[in-house]
Amino acid sequence: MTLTIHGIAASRAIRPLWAATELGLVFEHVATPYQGGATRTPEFLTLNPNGHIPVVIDHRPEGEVVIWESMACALYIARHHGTADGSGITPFTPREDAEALRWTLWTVNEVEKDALTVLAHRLAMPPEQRKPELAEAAERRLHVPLRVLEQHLAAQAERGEAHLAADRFTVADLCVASVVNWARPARELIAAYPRVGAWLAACMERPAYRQLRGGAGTD
Ligand SMILES: N[C@@H](CCC(=O)N[C@@H](CS)C(=O)NCC(=O)O)C(=O)O
Repeated sequence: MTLTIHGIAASRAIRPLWAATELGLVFEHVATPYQGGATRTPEFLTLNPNGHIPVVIDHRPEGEVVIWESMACALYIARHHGTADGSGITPFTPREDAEALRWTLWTVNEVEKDALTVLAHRLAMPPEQRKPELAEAAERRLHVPLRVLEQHLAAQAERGEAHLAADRFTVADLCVASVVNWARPARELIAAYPRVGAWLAACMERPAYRQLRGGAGTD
């Protein structure tokens, strides 16, 4: 087994799991949950001192490579376990690589916190603990990055490309969709950006994602 991926699919571990599944890799999946203390045991903390899933271990002939931070895990898998030939999720040209890096960092910095607030306070938390005002404030802020994403998708369409970095689904789409998807419970927000909505729906319909998450709409 070349790769071990720690973390349940209904978490940020979906990112490396999705990348590995898109590439058709055979990997070991250790479904460590994020609740109940499993990420805080001495054994787990030697893998990731932050006490978070996901963690990816690449069992290489020259020794193990341990990766944490979900986006780094997905980008690493695409780079080191995919083939850069313009047919799969691995960036092929320097431009594709630049798009993958910048959109991935962008989504963590500009989208993730507010998208998670939407998910938590619209869907994931028990109804009596939800605070709609927090979701509403997050949704107001999310108009800014979603407008940027909408404009980029329009520019890509002008180039004849239907995805973020190329005319095919790449790790850039995977990383950004895994975050924007958290905002999907805010239906009116997503509906205001039709290109984003259509692109997101296409990403979440991919067989690799559906295999991992079944009918689940968010994770
Ligand atoms: N920035 C980190 C965040 C990782 C993270 O917060 N993971 C959550 C699950 S989605 C977790 O492990 N929580 C358990 C804990 O912090 O104890 C990443 O993207 O990998």
